[in-house]
Amino acid sequence: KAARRSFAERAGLATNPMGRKLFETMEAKQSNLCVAADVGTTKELLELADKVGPEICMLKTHVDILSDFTPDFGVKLCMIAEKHSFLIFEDRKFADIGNTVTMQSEGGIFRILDWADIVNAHIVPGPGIVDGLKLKGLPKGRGLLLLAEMSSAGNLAYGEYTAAAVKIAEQHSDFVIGFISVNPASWSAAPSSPAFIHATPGVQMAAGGDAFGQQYNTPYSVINDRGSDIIIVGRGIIKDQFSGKRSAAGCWLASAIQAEGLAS
Ligand code: 5IU
Repeated sequence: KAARRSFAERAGLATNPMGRKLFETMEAKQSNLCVAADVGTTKELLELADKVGPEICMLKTHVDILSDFTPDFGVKLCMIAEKHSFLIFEDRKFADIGNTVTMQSEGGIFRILDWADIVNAHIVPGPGIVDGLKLKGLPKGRGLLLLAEMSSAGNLAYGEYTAAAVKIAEQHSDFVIGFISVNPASWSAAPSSPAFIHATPGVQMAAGGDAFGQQYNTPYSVINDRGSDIIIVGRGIIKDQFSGKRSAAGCWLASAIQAEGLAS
């Protein structure tokens, strides 16, 4: 296999400031770990963010699962992100027409654009969804990940659909920073530029799944065999964290870095 470009080198290739910042953060912290903070309250989320903060390049949120959301959530999370230098990725999976997602990303109760550095979107509606999110997101310096693949069994994001995501990203490289992908090494028909980042959910220390079709691969396999950049880990870390193993995130980090071949 050819040697991979360093994150520092790819920061120089990035065409969006937030994409560049993500590569720079990964290089500076030597981390390709994103924790999926799937907990039920803001208290738990902010505690988890502060605990894993030093080890991660990015924290992934689902703000609509928090039972006690208040408008100060974003401010508090941004302070923790600043303290530990990680980016905030709201896994909102926008999926409507451009005009609607503009309003959904800016307004409502959650005001996602105020606090999330990065959001993601399905490409089912076509490229208009990117234009819609870009309208308010680009002036605020935000970045967008396109869902090119999904981790769940039987999902429909493959083949021509995945290739279309790459094409849309290239046409909107001022705002799109990369992809949610599962096996970008297999995109040989339409490989993506190294300027784009790949983040992959469905990661645990042992391959397997859950009761709802989630499919897990190991950090080593995701980074080395499947050619991704960032591992997104939810329950694999949250369970450890809350069972009192303090250095759980540290272990994951070591494993992810080893897989990437960054450990010196
Ligand atoms: N997530 C996936 N698969 C996907 C996409 C997002 O699992 O294809 I796009 C989210 C769902 C959850 C996290 O928030 O990533 C994975 O959590 P676990 O590591 O607990 O399975």
